[in-house]
Amino acid sequence: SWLRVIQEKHPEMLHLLQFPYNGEPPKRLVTAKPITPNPLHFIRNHGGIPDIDADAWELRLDGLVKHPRTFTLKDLQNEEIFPRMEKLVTIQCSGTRRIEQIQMYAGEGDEMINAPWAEGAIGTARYVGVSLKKVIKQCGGMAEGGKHLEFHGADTYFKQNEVMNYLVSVPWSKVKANEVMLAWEMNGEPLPKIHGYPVRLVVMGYIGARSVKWVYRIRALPHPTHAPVQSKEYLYFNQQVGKHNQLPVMGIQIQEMPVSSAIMSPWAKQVVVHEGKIACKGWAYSGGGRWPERVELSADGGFSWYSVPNENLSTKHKWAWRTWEYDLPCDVEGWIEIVVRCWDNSLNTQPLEVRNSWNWGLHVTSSCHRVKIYSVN
Ligand code: MTE
Ligand code: MO
Repeated sequence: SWLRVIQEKHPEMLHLLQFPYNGEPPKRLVTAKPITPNPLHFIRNHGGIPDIDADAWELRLDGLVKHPRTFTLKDLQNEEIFPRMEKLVTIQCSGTRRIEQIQMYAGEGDEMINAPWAEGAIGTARYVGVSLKKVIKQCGGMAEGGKHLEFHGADTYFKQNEVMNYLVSVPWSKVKANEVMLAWEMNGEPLPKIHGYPVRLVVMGYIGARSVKWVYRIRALPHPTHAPVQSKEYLYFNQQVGKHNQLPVMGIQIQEMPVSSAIMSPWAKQVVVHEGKIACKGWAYSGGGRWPERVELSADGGFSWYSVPNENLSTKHKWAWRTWEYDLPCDVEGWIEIVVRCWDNSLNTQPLEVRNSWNWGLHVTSSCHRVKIYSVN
């Protein structure tokens, strides 16, 4: 049952929702290691957790591919046909740090059905599998007009009085660039049940929603899928129009996450006793194959900034976050606000305040993370 599956996770996971099961690691464990141990990787589900027999599992490729075909796991693991792909990838939910937008919510509160994620809806793992491009090549390539790949997850959920599978799509250009993987191994272990066993997609540099778990069918289409998760959810609305007046066409489909970062220690309202330097740590990440190039910290609400020395950042990877640690100079006593800001390799940086990125879907809280603490020097 799903209860037993949840027990495979770390006992300190924060359970945001019981069904569908959603959970994130507690603050003190989010950046304990630069690679997230599997039991501590966050979980985002829209429906149940299917129980799939890997030996019976098949992946169907159809729609606008030249020769529709079915593959078993053994087919995909045949290295003579499919070279093994191994990548360190950060999966980040576009709802990460939503709690900060919820605290500024301007509506009545009756729409507050979104999971109140904090800074832990992000995780980094080494995935092993094959490039989806190579699998499509075994189907003779894309047929005339095929421009998007629709991914079907075997889990079901209830929406608009219908039971449906989890369905989203990504453009063929993303697949063609070898940035979409069919993965069966996570940090040296078979993919855990709750993370998509036996095979999931890992779409590098895109929001977690596109990395479909328990995939069993991939269909090539001329357009992005019209399924609700793609066309009605994960939209970035504007700030001006009330929630009830928003139409899906007014939202931008969220794909790559902008540069973002978070302070995992110290945490809000903590009394920190120190001798002129506050030990800080956290993560920084940028979507779309960009990586954190500089992390800055402020002890005065964002008026002055210290750069975290490069050697205090974990190794650079195209598709992964960097964890960081820094002893932040501070000679004041009393309530102070610690702020983090990241610059990625394209020199994108973060908005200063939550209200700068606030939106009606409560997605993409990419503003500078701020933590008020009591400094005792
Ligand atoms: N795949 C299926 N089949 N069903 C889902 O509900 N949720 C998506 C994605 N893939 C989802 C899914 C979302 S929104 C996120 S953020 C990631 O899975 C989370 O992956 P994880 O649970 O392995 O951390
Ligand atoms: Mo997500």
